[in-house]
Amino acid sequence: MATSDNGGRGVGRARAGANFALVKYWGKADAALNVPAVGSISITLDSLYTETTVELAPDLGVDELTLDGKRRAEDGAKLSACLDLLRRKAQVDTRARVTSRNNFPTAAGLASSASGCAALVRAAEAAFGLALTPRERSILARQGSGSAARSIFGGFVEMHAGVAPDGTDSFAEPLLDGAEWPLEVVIAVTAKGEKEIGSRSGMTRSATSSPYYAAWVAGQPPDLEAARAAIRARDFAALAEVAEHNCLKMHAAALAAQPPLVYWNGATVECLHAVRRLRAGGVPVFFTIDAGPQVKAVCAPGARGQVERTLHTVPGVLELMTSALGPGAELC
Ligand code: 2P0
Repeated sequence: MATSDNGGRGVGRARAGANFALVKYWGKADAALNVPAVGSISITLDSLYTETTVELAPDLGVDELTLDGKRRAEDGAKLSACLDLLRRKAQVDTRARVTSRNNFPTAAGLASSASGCAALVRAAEAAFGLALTPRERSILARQGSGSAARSIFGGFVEMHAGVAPDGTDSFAEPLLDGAEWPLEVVIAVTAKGEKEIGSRSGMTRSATSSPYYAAWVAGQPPDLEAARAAIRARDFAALAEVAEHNCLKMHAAALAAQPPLVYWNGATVECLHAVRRLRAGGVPVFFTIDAGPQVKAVCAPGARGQVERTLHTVPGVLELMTSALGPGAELC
């Protein structure tokens, strides 16, 4: 039995921020190990987060998850698969009672699986008495959910797809601290409720049926290089150009899948146009859209107020959320 670094109570509690990719992950090289087909670059947010408590429960025969106050038996297999990785490292067999809360809508294209899995790994590490390196955390989080590997770190983050057959070089790393370039995000919520097609099945469908998928994968290395250079140089216009192009390429691959994956609604498209009009008028802002209808407007320091005022007037926008860049997954 592993020793515990938290007083032997077998309890860990952690918080992890959501992240959005500016150069996206869409498709897997190895589904069993959950190794992505492409690298990605993201920003971690501070005001959208998941808080998770993992409590070892020798009385339980199976792991138990309560998410946002509701028991989630349907997520049990995914939860146990992730906890099994930590149990193996800790050489324990004890089941866990997991209580998790998102302070934003779950599974609506707002990266709840990223923050959720990162917080779970960090909290379970403490509960099982492990002391992992950030890279080990990132590799474990990736196996739960690819984008979660990035939420282990704060600020600007790059995920490496890796080439090793065992996935050991498939992890995220910090690129730049958020304080070094304090971008802000305005999220236009255009629909509430869980999305119809999750990212996982959407990626598989794109990879197996979209005629544009191979082009999507082939185009990723130059986009990663352009985004890395833009972040290094704090060049907002260059980052805007590569991020919007990369987002639209991901959606083009998804739209061309069979059956098609249309993650957008009308308000999504109106927001996209509103952001592009703002930028044409000199406001430093760009959009990105994930596997859902919400639009994330990434703002240079000082631009957030004007972006909020504009997106607020777009028909179909139900709510705006804002966030600065935030830290990586931390115990709390
Ligand atoms: C991203 N997305 O880079 C991309 C863009 C959604 C669109 O990563 O199957 O929930 O658990 O590894 O991480 C969402 O996919 O997928 C995602 P799995 P995940 O943020």
